[in-house]
Amino acid sequence: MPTDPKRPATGIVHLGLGAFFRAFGCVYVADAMAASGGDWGIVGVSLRSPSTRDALRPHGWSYASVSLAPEGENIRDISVLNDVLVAPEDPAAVLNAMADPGVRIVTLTVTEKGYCHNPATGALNPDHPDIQADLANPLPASAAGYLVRALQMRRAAGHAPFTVLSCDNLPDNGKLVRGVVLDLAHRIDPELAGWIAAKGAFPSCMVDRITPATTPEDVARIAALTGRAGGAPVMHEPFSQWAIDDVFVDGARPDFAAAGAEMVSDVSAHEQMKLCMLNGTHSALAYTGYLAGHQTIAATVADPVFAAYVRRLWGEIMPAVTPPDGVDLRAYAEALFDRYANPAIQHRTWQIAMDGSQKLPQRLLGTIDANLDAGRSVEALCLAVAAWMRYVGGVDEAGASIDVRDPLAEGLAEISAACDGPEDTVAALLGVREVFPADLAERLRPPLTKAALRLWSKGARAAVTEDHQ
Ligand code: CS2
Repeated sequence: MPTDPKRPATGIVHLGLGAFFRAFGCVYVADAMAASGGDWGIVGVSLRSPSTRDALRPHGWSYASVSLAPEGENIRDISVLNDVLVAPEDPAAVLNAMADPGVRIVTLTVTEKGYCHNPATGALNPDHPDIQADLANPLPASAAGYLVRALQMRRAAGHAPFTVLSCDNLPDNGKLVRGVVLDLAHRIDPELAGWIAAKGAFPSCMVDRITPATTPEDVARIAALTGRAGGAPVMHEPFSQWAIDDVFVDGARPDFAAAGAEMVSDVSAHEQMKLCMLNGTHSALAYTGYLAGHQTIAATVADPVFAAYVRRLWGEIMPAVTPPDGVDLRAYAEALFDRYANPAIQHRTWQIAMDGSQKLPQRLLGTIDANLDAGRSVEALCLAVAAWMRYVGGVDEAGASIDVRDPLAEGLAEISAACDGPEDTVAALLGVREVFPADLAERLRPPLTKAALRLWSKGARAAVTEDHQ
């Protein structure tokens, strides 16, 4: 563990060191330590590629956090990382870092698919190749494997477990990660699972900051501005919101509240609002906008028909959402619109379109389910699901191929290729049980078929245009 005497000692290990956590969690931890002290330095872990580690190392793990407002940008130096490890290069080093008794929290941003769960049910998928590998080998492949094996080491050494804090956009993310960890632990050692269940803590939280992927142009521009070559800057909007269930092992955590986070006793209303109102419309705009030829969310909502479409979506979503105390959903939606329209944020529709099979259930399908139950409109929401179906077919409206990134991409493409027209495609893709539970698939079929017929025949831009048909 690192060593710079000026830096706080390590108290957090973070799994999945992408741009989001460096633009979000690291900034809160830096602010919390600036306000209230504490040894909450972070060891970051890249679960796949060495590129972030290699870019950060020459800068002593510091990087520029670039806030992009319509009126200009603000660059801040973040120096909260003490080390960066690359898991596939040295899994034992990652486990040792996590087992260190000074570490009290393991945070995760491993994306939806990183939990190796079934997106429709939230349960661990025991057939996932990484989980199979983790059952056969004590050096882990999956995030859940790292958590279980490191907790096993801590138990054997007589240390308390760390708190596991998932920062991914999943409903009840704490409960979800607890479920997959306990399931995997149980398969390895039932007593270990009992110890984790009794002594561990898995707070849920709602995270929110739009963080588009950093481009090579961003790196060059920030290097020119800061006079530091290379590096790994992160680009993000000024807005940031973090609501966290305040259940940590021994209460050990940074003073997140001093950094502006909301420490709450039940974060579920925050989570549901954000996943449905923000992520749901983000995905809807990503698929329909991409098909209509829009590269970014800002460009999509600058197109008046999409601006009207996203407001119709919010009109369908709001009745299904119970907001946190004191939050006005209409004002929340208008603030979201301004955030989407921020021209300084180049958030690609293609980036948000990634991994739709893992995102659709919590972003769109829950709302559709609730609206169908209550007899409310699902028209705009169904267009979004139809656009996802069109998108995963892999061919855009001009006949060009789409680079579909999704763990189920291959299977979805095969299903689509065997179909003839929208009705057939809807019927076949509704059979993908990882995404659509059987009862929902049946009820969804008529309105979704209608949306797909409209989308296929008119094209995305005309399909989202309201024509009072
Ligand atoms: C986006 C999110 O890529 C996506 O799927 O919807 O990353 C979104 O930008 C964040 O959740 C905003 O907090």
